[in-house]
Amino acid sequence: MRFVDEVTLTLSSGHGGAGAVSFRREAMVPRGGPDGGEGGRGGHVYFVVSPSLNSLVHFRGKKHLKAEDGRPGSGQNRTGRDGLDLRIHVPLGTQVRDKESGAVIFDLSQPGEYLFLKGGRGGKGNFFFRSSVNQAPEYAQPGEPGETRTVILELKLIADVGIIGLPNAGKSTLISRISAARPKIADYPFTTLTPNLGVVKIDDWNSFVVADIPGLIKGASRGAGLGIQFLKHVERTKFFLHLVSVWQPDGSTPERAFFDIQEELAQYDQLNADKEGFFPLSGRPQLVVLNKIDLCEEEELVRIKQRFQEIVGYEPLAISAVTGKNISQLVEELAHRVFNQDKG
Ligand SMILES: Nc1nc2c(ncn2[C@@H]2O[C@H](COP(=O)(O)OP(=O)(O)OP(=O)(O)O)[C@@H](O)[C@H]2O)c(=O)[nH]1
Ligand SMILES: [Mg+2]
Repeated sequence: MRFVDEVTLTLSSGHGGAGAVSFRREAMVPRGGPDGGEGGRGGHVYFVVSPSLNSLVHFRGKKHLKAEDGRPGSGQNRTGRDGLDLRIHVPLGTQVRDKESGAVIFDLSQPGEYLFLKGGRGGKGNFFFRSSVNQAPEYAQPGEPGETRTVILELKLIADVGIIGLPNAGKSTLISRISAARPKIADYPFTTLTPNLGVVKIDDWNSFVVADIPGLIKGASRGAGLGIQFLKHVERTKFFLHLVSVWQPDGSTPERAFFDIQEELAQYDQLNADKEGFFPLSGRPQLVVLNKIDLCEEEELVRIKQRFQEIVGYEPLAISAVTGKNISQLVEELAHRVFNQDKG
């Protein structure tokens, strides 16, 4: 299935139905009293957050969605039917922004129904306006208009931990090892084209969610590779698992790989600094993990880790996502960070 994480939609609530001008017809009475009923209310527009959705693909090709108008009132003081409400189903983690101002209207991170646009009220019929002074009013109210707004829906997945790293670092291999997620894995860059979520179960009661996003490369912020737009899916994570392969195909070093990604995070921050509620990525806590240690000898690994720590300043954990070496320690460390941050 295609993954769509941003759409622009114009939404309108329904127009209220008009009130009626009508008079009772009775045998022998040339003109009975006023009996024009009220118009129905226009349909409201709601956002409905559905935990079962994971993309905005169902809006593809849609531009303008409108709730139903209220029906007009009629004689015998009958009220028109209310217009049907429009329910816009979106996945958990959808942000609704006003297209013009960019202001965040909703940040939908809890399931539920959220009223967005109210339908117009129905107009009063002439029955309502009868009085001792005017027993036969010839007028009724029109219905109130609905509202129209253009919004940008942007999906930002909700996960506790975001896995970042260069293509081929082994991000998808890792998520498939620690969760039930089964993303595609291959020995070429950009195997992963859309984000994947995986639930890591610690025991029957505790679990956390990890996001695997497409690999970033140097220059991604200028459009190289798949670009940096997927970073929005780790914007909400508590911390990053920065995965670095001990072995780089171009003969470069793990330190270089690490700094290349840091640079792209900093660029992403610059590009998004003005956005309301934006919380920079470059300062986010990171757990740095060296992967593919099955590819090197013990003494070589000691040297690699030492040099990495000297240059980067982090003491990396060292794992092999393929053989499973040190994976349980890694999961323990992740759980510790996820659950302890919740307490703090
Ligand atoms: N030897 C070894 N190979 C690994 C290890 N982890 C992953 N690989 C291999 O590295 C290649 C890339 O793995 P992926 O998990 O697809 O890498 P990725 O980071 O998700 O890559 P993109 O989706 O392209 O960004 C695959 O051929 C994996 O089998 C490891 O611990 N040891
Ligand atoms: Mg991948």
